[in-house]
Amino acid sequence: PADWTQYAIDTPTIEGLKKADREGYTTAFHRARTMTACPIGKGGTCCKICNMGPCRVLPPKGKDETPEERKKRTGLCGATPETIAARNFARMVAAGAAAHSDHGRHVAHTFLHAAKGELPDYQIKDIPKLFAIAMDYDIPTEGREIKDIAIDVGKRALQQYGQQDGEILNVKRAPLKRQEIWKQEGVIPAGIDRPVVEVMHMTHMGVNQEMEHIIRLATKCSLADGWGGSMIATDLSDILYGTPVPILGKVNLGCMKEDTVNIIVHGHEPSLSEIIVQAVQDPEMIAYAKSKGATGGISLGGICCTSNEILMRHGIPVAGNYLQQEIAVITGALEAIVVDVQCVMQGLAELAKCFHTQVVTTSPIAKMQGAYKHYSYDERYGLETAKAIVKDAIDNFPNRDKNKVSIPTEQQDMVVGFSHETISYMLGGMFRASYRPLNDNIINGRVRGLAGIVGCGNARVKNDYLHVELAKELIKNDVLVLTTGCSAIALGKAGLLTPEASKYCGAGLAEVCETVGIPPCLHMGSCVDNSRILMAATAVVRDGGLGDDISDLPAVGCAPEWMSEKAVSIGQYFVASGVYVLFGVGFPTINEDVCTNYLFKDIEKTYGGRWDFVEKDPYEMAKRIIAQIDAKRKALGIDK
Ligand code: MSK
Repeated sequence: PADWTQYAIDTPTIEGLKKADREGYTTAFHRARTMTACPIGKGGTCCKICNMGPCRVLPPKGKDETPEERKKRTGLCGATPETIAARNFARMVAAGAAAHSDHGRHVAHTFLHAAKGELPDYQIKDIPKLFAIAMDYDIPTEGREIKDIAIDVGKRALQQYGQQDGEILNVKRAPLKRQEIWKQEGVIPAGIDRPVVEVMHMTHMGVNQEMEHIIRLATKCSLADGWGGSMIATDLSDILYGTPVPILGKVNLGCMKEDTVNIIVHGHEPSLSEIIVQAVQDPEMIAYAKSKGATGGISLGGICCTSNEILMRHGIPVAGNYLQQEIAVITGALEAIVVDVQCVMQGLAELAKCFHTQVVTTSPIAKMQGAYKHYSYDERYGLETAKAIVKDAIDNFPNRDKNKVSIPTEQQDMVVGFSHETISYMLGGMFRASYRPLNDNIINGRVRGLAGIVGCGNARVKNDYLHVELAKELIKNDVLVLTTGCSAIALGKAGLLTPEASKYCGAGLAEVCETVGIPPCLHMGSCVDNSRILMAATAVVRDGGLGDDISDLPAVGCAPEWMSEKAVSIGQYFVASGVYVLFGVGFPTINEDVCTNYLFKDIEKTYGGRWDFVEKDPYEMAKRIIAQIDAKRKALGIDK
């Protein structure tokens, strides 16, 4: 068996993996130790878009080839390595953008039908945000019924998916200078779906064969995600389910209890999990659980971003992040894992067979071989479906094998719920909501800069380690961290989402955090909520003193343990929005120099943002991030 302390920092994960070894279960951690990633595909130089291939064009660097010899290699059709690398990169962007945007479409669809009064279990919750978004969408509000405004907002949001001409609406929220750059480059998407289709078309065999142009269209696609589908997902979820405000939450597998029916929701879309939150609180359900021997009632927890959604809005505990999904099953105390879309491992179904755990799939687009049950979730029957799932889990409680149960006790407090609106209220006060106090602290140097640490866990590296060490190193150097997704959960487990974490900070950041009463790492939500970071950056520009574009800010982005295609789309929309973005673990084009040089260097001349890559050294990551922040400070003239 492996020494799991080399592959995870979190005690429940390490203990779960040891238990897997003892009892013969297999997880992604185990598979990562026995399967090697293909170095050609991983570096972006395998082309498999036609049936003459796959052409494995470039071997990994370090083989006995001169750069000249490498340049001469092509695919069977003559496609150059940089075209192939760019096409592969673009397809990752398109897949990521499609996932986020389809999530947004689903939210908009639910929103519209809820607004029409067709979904009895859903009501509009945040009226002020409804008015704000209506204004952004040019929808009149004066003298109109809330219902009519909401219907128009829902229709307008959905209309942007199929729009063929013009511009998606949210781009006009960006700083004016940024919009000009995008206009000049021709990368403002007309609609949300079209650039995804365009990327799939232009990367089909024999279409776009010019590296920079491929990246340009991939950029447009990524903007359709960040400023389009993801932003719609965030905004409409806020209006429908409530905009997050700071709330106390808990994280880690200790949320599961020996005397309760344990249910975990996992995935990304909040529509069903919002209703499951209601179902598990129903006194009849709790009484039913008790009647089956679960004397403590029902415990609900979450994994990945579905979890972040209900954590931020209801304080429902987080069981873990991406790589804890299998560990949760291995506790032997999980009655049901209810999954929707994205980041759900197929290995769950096989592992669940070793226990009594029910894997319940719920999205019309996501079934799983071997799952216990599938619901093609229909919001018209929200509570009815949620109750059926919860009842099934309760009925499953007596099937729990006590001999297999080992529930970790670890649980860490955290303060979450920092929507960009909330941050401005906390900084500027209720009636003068503003980022200016933050800007002033950046100008006076108490806060050196801002870093978004986001993204997944990756079984190829020590789980959570890069997130946590990087964040600690940054806050030690007075960099305020904004975090989302599984990164936020990793930082939560490490205790960095509490005001007490100011003890890890440099003196300047500690003073600011203590004065405002915030943790040095701010949990801003799920993967689609990276759009909140875009809005926060835009608000910092708007409130003055730090230049007139996002690219002027001492602000960076980092996904140290990314694994999902969505991360590539997120990274590209941040680069296109003017941000330096650093990836760990691997970079999609790294085996090919021309495209990689373009993404790491030349693209900065156009957008003011660029990519960078450090395999797995969090201190080197921090060094580069801080150097970038310092260079921006110098350019602003706030550091001599
Ligand atoms: S869930 S995309 S593993 S962050 Fe949003 Fe986590 Fe990455 Fe999925």
